[in-house]
Amino acid sequence: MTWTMPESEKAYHQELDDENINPLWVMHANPPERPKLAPHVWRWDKMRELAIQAGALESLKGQGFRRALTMRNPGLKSPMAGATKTMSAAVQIVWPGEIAEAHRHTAAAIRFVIEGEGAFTVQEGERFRMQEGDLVLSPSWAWHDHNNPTDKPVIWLDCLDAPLVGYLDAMFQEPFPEDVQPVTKPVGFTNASIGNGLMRPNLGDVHGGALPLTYRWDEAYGALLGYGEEDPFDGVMMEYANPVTGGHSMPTLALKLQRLAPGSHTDAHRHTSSVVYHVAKGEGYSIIDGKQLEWTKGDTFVLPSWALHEHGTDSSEDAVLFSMSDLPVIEAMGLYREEEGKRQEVIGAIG
Ligand code: GTQ
Ligand code: FE2
Repeated sequence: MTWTMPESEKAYHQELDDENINPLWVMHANPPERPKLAPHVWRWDKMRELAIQAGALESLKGQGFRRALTMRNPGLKSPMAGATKTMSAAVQIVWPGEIAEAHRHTAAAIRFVIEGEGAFTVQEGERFRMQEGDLVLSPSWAWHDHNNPTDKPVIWLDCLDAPLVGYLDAMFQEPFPEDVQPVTKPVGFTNASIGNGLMRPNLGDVHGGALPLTYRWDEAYGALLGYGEEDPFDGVMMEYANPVTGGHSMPTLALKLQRLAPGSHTDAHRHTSSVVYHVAKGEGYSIIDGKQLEWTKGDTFVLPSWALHEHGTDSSEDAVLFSMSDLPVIEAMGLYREEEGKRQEVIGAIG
């Protein structure tokens, strides 16, 4: 079908425009350009260098701000863009001796620790260890503040569903009345309250909603090693499950960990849901729509929805990718689809 506007209909179409109406036939004939999510990598060596500088900025000293560097997807061409259309990602540094003030918001967050030892986040009155490779969930509306009493910076990856929550006009935020919240529960309380998902408490309400849980690196990585069953497209992959429902990590986010064996190379596929990957261990590459992206520990990169991709490593060490996607939202809307592809010929590079 083709359509061109005859001279005789110009006045009518102008009137539609004046009335803030878009006729669908014009949209079909001349589709406006939609911002397209770009596959993109933020390299750890650069992010770390910039984070250390952020940590030292005098203007932020003692203010309780979050020294977070938010990754803006260059394909979205907006100063407000997140890493993807639905998810934001940032590298956050908490400087020695500093705190990031207690607050809560409707956007859900996760932290994956990249560097540091001895710092902690307090959520709902419970301290959470922030050690390399640990994952900590900050559910929607949970109070949280960050504390670094050590003499070295702590650096982690933040990921939030903030762009989606903002799009839905459901963003609320409030400060806690004090800089930091009182610690009222023992370390490990929330994880223990559900017996790590294997035991059900006799006391209290087991609701299956998101909890401020932590998944330690040695347990998560150990689970991959213990399981060992390879998915043709993803190596050995497991999700950080909601231990009560067995379902996705959070209502809006699916958090996964995958291990690529030394020298392995996966088959190619594509699927709806966009993904933010973070290299937790080792080095390797992904081929995304024919373009090779070499990655190494600490790098963060984006896979757009429906982009054909495969992963591999030539290293003698295994490689582990942590990832976050909007899969739960895609599934809730009945939009998940997946297609197998052929191993790709590399025709370019990313980053
Ligand atoms: O640490 O609470 O990257 O509220 C963005 C928003 C981190 C946080 C971010 C936040 C936080
Ligand atoms: Fe926050």
